[in-house]
Amino acid sequence: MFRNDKGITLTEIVVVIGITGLIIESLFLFINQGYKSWRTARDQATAQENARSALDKIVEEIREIQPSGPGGASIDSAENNSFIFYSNIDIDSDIERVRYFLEGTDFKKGVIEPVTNVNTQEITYPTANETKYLKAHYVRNIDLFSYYDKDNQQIGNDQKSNITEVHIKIVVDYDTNQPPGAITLETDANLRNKSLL
Ligand SMILES: [Ca+2]
Repeated sequence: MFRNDKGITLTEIVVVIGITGLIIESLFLFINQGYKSWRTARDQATAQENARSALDKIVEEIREIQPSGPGGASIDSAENNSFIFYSNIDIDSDIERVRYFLEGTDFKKGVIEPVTNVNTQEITYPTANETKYLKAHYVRNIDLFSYYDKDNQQIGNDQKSNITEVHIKIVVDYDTNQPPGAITLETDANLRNKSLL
């Protein structure tokens, strides 16, 4: 049988290499699993943070809901998975049409600036002009919005002009098959202009 100077057999060398390989592989798997868990936790935290800041912004915008113009509506549509309203959401004095909605598991915001007809002074919000923004990823629920009147009764789209408060709930889960579990974020937003009536 082949022997080297120190008297180790080829079989022994092969076994040592094999064992070393197994150890390295296990170590790699262990580190890789740790990295995956860390990455999932990080992405879950980011998703949660994005959803939280989206909620904070919505509350501000809902507070400032107002008619799009003289005799105009304040709320266009009040569905479970979308909410369309008018509010001055930026620094200019124009009132924007704001739409929050779900697209798959993405929570998005659409904004339309008003267009004034120079001849008739009529204000319109052409849907083709809508600018969309992604506000939160990995949203797992579809019952995001619920609506209440001044008596705290839950109402629907058919009574949208009576809405004085909106409850918003966002369930975020980066990976539904892996821990950490889903996080539910909830908040209430009051229509300030309606509460004053
Ligand atoms: Ca504005």
